[in-house]
Amino acid sequence: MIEWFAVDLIKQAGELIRREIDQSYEVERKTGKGDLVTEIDRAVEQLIVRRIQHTFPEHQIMGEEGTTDQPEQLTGTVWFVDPIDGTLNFIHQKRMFAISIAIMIDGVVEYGFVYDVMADEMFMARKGYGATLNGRTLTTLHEHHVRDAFLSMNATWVTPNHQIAPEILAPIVRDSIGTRAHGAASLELAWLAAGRVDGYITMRNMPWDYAAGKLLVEEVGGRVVSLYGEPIRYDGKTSVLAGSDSFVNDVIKHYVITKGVTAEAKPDLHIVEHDSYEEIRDLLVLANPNEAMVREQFEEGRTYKALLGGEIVGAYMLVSHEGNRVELVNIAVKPERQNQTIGQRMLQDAVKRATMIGGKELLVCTGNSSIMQLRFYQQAGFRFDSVERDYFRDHGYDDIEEDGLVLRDRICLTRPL
Ligand code: 2AM
Ligand code: CA
Repeated sequence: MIEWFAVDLIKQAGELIRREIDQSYEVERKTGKGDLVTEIDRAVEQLIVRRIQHTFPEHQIMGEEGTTDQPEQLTGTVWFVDPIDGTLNFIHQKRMFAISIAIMIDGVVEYGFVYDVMADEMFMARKGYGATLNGRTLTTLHEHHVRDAFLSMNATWVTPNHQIAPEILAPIVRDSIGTRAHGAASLELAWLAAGRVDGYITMRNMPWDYAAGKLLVEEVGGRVVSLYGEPIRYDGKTSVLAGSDSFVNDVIKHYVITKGVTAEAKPDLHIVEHDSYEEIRDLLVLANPNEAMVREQFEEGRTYKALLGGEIVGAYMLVSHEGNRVELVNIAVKPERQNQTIGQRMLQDAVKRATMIGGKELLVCTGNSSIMQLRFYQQAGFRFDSVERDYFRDHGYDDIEEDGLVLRDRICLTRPL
C-alpha cells in the first residue's frame, strides 16, 4: 500500500534529520533573508525522491528543493514533497518543523502526511476516510468566528509587505483571542486539524507547503481556500485561509471583502465591453428588477462583463452624466460566484474605465436597506452625496425588505476619480 510506503519513507527521513540536526551544516540563502536551505533539506529530499523513483518510476515529484525535474502537468500520480517545512525553525530552534508529503492522483490529493520530526507526531489523512494523529482519529472541527478563534499567522502580514496591505489583516489579530506565529505551514494546518489552533492565514505558500495539510483540515470538516475565498490551485504561489466554515466565511465577509482588497492576480478573469443585451439580461436584473430602466441604461451607457474561463460571471454599466460625472449602475455577480472578490474587481475596473472616458467623479446609487452595499462603497472611497426619499415607491418597485428594513429611499454616493 502506497500509504505505508509513504509512512516508512517519512520515518526514515525523520531519522536522518534527527541524526544530523546537531552536526554542523551549510546554510544557503534562496530568495531572501528568511528563505533558507541547508544541506540537510537537500539530502532529505534526495533520499525521499530516490526511494519514490525506485519504487514508482512512473510517478512525478514536485519537491521544494528541486532535486528532480518539476512536472509540467499535474497528471497521473504526483508527489508534493517538502523535506523540511519550517527551515528557520529547524535552524534556530531545532524543533517545530515537519516533513510534508501529499500524493495527488489524477488531479485529486488522495493522501496527506505531515510529520513533526522532533515531537514524533505523524498526522495522516486519506481523502474520504478522515485524519489521524499517531493512529488516533481526529474529530470534527468546532465552529469558530474570528472573535473566539486562536490563530496561527505570521506577523509579517501585518507589517508593510509585498502581498497585502497591513491594515487588512491587523483587525483580525486585534479581534481574535490570540495570534501565534508558528512558522511551518504544513504543521500549522495539521495543528488546525487537531484543534490546537482555530485558524491559519498566510499570504505566500507553495503547493508542497499546504497540499498535505489542506487534506488534513478538509478531512475534519474544515475549509482551505485563498484569502479571497477562491479554490486553491496546485500550480504556484497562493495565499491560504484555513479553518472551520464559520471562521473562513467570517474572515472573507467581514475583513477581506469589506476592505475592498485587491485579489491575487487571477489570469483567467477578464473584464471586457459587451454589446448583446439578451445574453446579459438575467444578470443585470439581479441588480435592478426594474427591467425597463435597465434596458434604457443599456442603450444609453456602456456595459462590461466579467468572464471566468469563458463563462459570464458578472456585469456592470457606466452611464455618463453632465459635469464629468459617470454613474456606475447594475453591478451584479452571479449568485454562485459571490464572495470571491469579483465584485471588487469590477468596481476597480469601473474606476479605471470611468477615468478613461473622461470622468472626474464616479456616482453610485443604492437603497437605504442595502446595508452591505453601503458599507462596500464607503470602504471603496465613496461618500454620501444625496438622498431621494420614497424614490423606490415612486418608481414602481414593490415592497422589498432587506436586513429587516423596507426599501424606500435612494442613497447616492460619489468618489472623485
Ligand atoms: P519553508 O520553511 O519550507 O521554506 C513560514 O511562514 C512558512 O512559509 C513555512 O512553511 C515556509 O516553508 C513557507 N515559506 C517561506 N518562504 C516562502 C516562500 N518564499 N514561498 C513560499 N513559502 C514560503
Ligand atoms: Ca522547505
